[in-house]
Amino acid sequence: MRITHRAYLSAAVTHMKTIFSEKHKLRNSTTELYGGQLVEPFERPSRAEFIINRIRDQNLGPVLDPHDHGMDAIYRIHDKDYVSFMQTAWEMWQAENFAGEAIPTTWPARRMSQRIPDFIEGKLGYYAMAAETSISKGTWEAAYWSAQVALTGAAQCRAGDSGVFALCRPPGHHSAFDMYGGYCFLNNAAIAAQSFLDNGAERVAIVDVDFHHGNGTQDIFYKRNDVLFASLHGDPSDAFPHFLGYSEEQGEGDGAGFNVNYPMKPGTRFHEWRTALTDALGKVSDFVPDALVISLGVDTFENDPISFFKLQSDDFITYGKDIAQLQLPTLFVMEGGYDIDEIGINTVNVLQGFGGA
Ligand code: SP5
Ligand code: ZN
Repeated sequence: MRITHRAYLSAAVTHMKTIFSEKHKLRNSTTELYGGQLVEPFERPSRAEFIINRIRDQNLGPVLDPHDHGMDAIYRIHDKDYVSFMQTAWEMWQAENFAGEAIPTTWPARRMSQRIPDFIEGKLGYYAMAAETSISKGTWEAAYWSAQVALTGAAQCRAGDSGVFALCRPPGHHSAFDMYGGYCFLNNAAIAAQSFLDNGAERVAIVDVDFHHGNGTQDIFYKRNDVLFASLHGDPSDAFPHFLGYSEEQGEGDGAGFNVNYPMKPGTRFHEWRTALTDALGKVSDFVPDALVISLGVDTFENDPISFFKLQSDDFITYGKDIAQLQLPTLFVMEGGYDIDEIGINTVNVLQGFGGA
């Protein structure tokens, strides 16, 4: 009886809603440029399946389909010309009868023109911040629904839930106003944060715990003081995205002081990582936001195939509890995490830690 009672309590306390769409499967690229070869992408449909299966096995709570909030919320964050490029890139690429998926090969590097070319190869280079992310059939539709998952999660938080999980796929935090790359096409966390502001919030904090720096999110809010952005990540000198994420990047203009980066070195373990998280959460608390968005990547795990931090599965529970201490309406937005056997366990550990399980 005692065991039944405890199990009941634990399920009742957690009971976090997950927003999820099967449409994520439409993002099923077959190529990633990695180590000079085209390999099966690390960001693949089975990632979301591992996570949703673990959510169901653990009875985390109900799993809901997203509502369609339309394009307006996307245009609050992204450039219209960029969005129309994303909507048509695969079509334009196919029209050239290329054999493979769409991969950029030339960029507007230093001292070159920033005019947007007409030809698809030029457009790809203009809008890409990295070349590992091939554009494939269905990419736009999957990205659109991933953003709708985040928007529906934000709406659910506004309706009174203390914690909601937006199981977004593809991820979003590397995508900026007019850039894709790092497996990201639309910045789901930024779109959700802006939707809180557009529906009455005065301030929103975003804490990015993905292994990689959230360059897209930083760039989007860099000159603003209504969104505090804090990111814990592999030092850009050693880790993707390599060209943003240093500690001296603290915001500009009105945004000065509202961007905080915690770059950390290869081999970083949980104790040091948690010290950075505690500092970030202290800054969030001082900011007194109306809502908190967590860009939740679990590629900080010790066995992640492309990352170099050393977090263990139990550490994800611990830091989920740390986040809950803020007692803010919290939207978890899925980002990265690539060790497919453990991604479900580690993701749900954060959510269960947060929910008190
Ligand atoms: C959302 C997200 O986590 N995006 C990450 C994209 C990273 N793509 C580039 C990976 C390059 C990794 N190189 C590491 C070699 C270590 N063996
Ligand atoms: Zn990542």
